[in-house]
Amino acid sequence: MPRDAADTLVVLSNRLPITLRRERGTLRAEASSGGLVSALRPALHRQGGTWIGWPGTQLKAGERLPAVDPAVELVPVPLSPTEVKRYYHGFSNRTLWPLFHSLPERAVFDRREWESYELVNHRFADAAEEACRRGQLVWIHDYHLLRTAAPLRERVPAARLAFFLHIPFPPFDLFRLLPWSRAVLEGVLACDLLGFHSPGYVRNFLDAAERLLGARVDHRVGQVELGDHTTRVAAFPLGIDYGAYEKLAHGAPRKTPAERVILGVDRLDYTKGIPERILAFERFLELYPEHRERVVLIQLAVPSRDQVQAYQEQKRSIDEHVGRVNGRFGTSTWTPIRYLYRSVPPERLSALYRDADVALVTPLRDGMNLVAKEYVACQVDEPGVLVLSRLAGAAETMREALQVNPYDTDSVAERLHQALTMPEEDRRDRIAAPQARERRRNVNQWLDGFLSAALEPRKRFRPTTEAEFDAWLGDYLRTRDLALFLDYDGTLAPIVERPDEAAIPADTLDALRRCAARDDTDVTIVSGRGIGDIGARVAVDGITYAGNHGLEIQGPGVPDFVHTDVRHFQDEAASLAKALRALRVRGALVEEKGASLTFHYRRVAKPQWPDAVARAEACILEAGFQVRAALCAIEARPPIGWDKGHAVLHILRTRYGPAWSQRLRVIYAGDDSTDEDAFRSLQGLGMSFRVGGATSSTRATRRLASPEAICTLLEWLAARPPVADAAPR
Ligand code: GDG
Repeated sequence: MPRDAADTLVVLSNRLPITLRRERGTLRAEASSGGLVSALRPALHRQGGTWIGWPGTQLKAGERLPAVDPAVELVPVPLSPTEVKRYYHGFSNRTLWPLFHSLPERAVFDRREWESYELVNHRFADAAEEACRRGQLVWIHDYHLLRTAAPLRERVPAARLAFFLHIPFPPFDLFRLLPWSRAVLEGVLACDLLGFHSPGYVRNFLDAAERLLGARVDHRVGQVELGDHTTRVAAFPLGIDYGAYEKLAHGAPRKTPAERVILGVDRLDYTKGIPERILAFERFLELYPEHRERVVLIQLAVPSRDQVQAYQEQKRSIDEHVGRVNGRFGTSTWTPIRYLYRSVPPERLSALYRDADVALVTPLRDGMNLVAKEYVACQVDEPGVLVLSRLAGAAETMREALQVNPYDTDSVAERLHQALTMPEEDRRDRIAAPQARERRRNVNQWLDGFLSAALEPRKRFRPTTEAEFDAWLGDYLRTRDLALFLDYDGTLAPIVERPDEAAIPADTLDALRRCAARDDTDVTIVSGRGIGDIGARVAVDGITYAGNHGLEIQGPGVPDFVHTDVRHFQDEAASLAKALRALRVRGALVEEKGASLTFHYRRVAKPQWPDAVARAEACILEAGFQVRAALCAIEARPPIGWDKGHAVLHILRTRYGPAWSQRLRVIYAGDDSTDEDAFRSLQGLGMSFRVGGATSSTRATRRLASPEAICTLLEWLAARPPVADAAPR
């Protein structure tokens, strides 16, 4: 490697820039095709670094990848045939691809394929971990790897992670059809920067993050806060290597064409709208017979994903359409459609672009579409006309093209006629501006823009404001009393080294007192701590306490409650505490809480954590207790079918009667996995907030970054106007 690895880039994409094929036992390397590789190859060559991806075939032990570029180290990620089937042909190409292109009826939802996708994404994270520690930036590409950033972030918390999506991000109503939509969002939100081709996709993503995850979103700045992690989200429209195409177009041999040419160039993919395009060409020949025998449609279709059934069907459909039109209109000297099912070398492609009178680029949906840009760059002689689908990302900037709706056969036919009869000076007017723009916003500019944004100092989301709580909760609380439930550690009190030193900050305590003093607000503290401990720590008048994860409850309006099984498990918990101490894990702390206990390992030396956790868990399970992971701690809970969720519902029912859900509003805030039980119980019945914890999933309605946000929530609750028309209590 010529460069210092610390300055280099680590790129992850499904495919390496070369695809290997095994022919009669020997490996052959071919350049991979498609827009992603077209964009990234020059970029990585310039920057230098590591490219991690699937080589397209199984490598035998000791087999090495051929070097393609001295500046780029290639790292293969092996995939088994089943993984290729499930992760690649399956979840990536039968689920995400059609759904993200707004073609949901083509999407297949299969749990096994999702599981394989998850597994392979973790494998990519494994392959990238070492390079990630050395490199300056890890740049993950495209829809195959939406779940790779989260495990990388867990393993290398300080890593710089960025992601670019090459395909559209669909509107919320389509995205939510994906059963794993939340996991997908959480996966990419582990990055520092997310890039899309267009502002429309950015809007769709922000909308989904806000509505599906309850993440805080700043639509104006383009920021998402998930737990305590902030991700910047922005549009970086991809450009091409303009100079290279222009040069090829100048250099390619010229010959005088016999007919005028309409050109289509695509991977053979149903999103590219090739059958629809042929129908439009057929309509054009019907409507404008003067073009017959004078115009040909050259359609180049590069084989792609030919093992997926939908692609085989698409190919058959194209074959049929081509056959029909050629049979219907062809003569002994003229074939209307020249259809090539293969790829051609770049020199030939640029000559085709240059000599085409019209480029017919009509995808049904396309992230960007580089063909449109390449065509423009190759118009070095008499200019042609670009007819471009409005549903391609490229249409957002290529306004001068003749834009069409690819589903509207008649209007595509009319636009074709318009393009072929357009005077030369009009054609020049329409090509000059996009040429200048694409020359300027080329692939290097895209690369510089993305990389400098990815390496900018991190900006945290501004702290949560009272105005935000007003927007989220104002209407909700206007006419009903409030039952407010709050967890203690990590919610009211920041997490500290030693649990006995945890305390509520003065301003939070003051706001809590003011909330508790209101007639229309009842406060309950729900904690894993023993009831005596939590009562003494909070010590605010008029509050209810649920200790030991709700096994014990005391407070105004609720008869004192101790779960019937508690006494039995108190003795057992005491023996378990002894057994845990006997493990002699240095730095570990056992907190006894009556019928349950907590094993804290925050102060154990970090390398010993896995061992300490494994031993403690084994000991707890041996004693017949349940294990619950908490923050740097393990909770040992008696096997009683009662959790914070049960406790909350018990309090609500006993205190307010069976009709409680019609009489009052409920808010619950908590920070750890034991609070998830309460979030689940309250789904649809109340509002809930999960505090901190960026990577874990939650059932809470919204997320908040830290206990400071809880302080703001309490200040807003304390100062809100009194309930307008309170239901009788
Ligand atoms: C995805 C997104 C997004 C095609 N035929 C030949 C050939 N090509 C090259 C073209 C162009 C590339 O393949 C196709 O790029 P597109 O952008 O049009 O489409 P996808 O492959 O679907 O790419 C797309 C892109 O990623 C980048 O983010 O724009 O929306 O779907 O570069 O020139 N190249 C050669 N011979 C061929 O026969 N040499």
